[in-house]
Amino acid sequence: MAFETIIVETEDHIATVRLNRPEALNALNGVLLGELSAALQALDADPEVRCIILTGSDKAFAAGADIREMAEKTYADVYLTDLFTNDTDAIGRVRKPIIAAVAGYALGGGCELAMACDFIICADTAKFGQPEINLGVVAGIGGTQRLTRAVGKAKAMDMNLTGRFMDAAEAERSGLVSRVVPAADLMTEARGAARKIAAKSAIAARTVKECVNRAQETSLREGLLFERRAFHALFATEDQKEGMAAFLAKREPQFRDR
Ligand code: CO8
Repeated sequence: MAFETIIVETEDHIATVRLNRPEALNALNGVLLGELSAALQALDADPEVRCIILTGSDKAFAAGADIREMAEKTYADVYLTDLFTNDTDAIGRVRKPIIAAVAGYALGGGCELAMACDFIICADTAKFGQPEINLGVVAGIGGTQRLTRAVGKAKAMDMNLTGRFMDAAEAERSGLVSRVVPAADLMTEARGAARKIAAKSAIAARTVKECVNRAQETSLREGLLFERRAFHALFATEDQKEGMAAFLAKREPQFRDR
């Protein structure tokens, strides 16, 4: 897959999608978001790919939506075209596990893009923020919603109202990211996590996604029922038989996604 603003590489069943607009700190413009959406759709459909990593550069995961591209737009322009938000919904439709590997700035739409992934591993250089208020707007793809669910109302309000950035240590402490590693180790750590996920049953992995995401969107009672049904359903798979037989035989399981 050849693109203008992203680089896509697949190795050992792991696809890495790198945002690549270094001249604008990977600011998210229409071209990039269209390409990202197309690439993720293609990777989700590619049977060779078992896990996806979304990353940026050492300096920026993404410094937000492209302000140059937005500056002169009117309400009618952005409302009628669903500016940016249409393509970003594509991430939510990816059924394969997707990890955000974040170094440097993840601001505005960049922070929101990372949060739309299944979990975030970040470098100790990472800085997260929702500084849209400085531009006279608010977050548009989850900065007031996913962030609030991730870090709670106090920090979400603080970040969205003051526009301040959160460093990697605070992000880990607040539950926004799952791991912080030295910048030089970011991709090794992300690939290590992706390799582990890629070795699981794809059916179980997708079911994990559905169950955890359900926790974000429903009551505890409904979520527990959903999880219980999913647990029961996996007994219809060969991978459940293989996983449990392998444990009892003290060998590695060979999952076949059946
Ligand atoms: N859009 C366009 N260009 C950008 C952006 C951006 N968001 N961020 C940085 N750039 C450009 C700069 O204009 C500059 O270009 P040039 O060299 O041509 O002047 C280049 O990238 C390098 O940036 P700086 O010189 O500013 O680099 P610094 O290291 O001094 O500062 C910062 C880095 C702090 C990250 C600074 O660039 C900054 O504050 N950027 C803007 C951050 C921001 O406000 N982000 C929010 C944008 S609004 C948004 O994301 C709305 C989301 C709604 C949904 C969208 C879905 C995708």
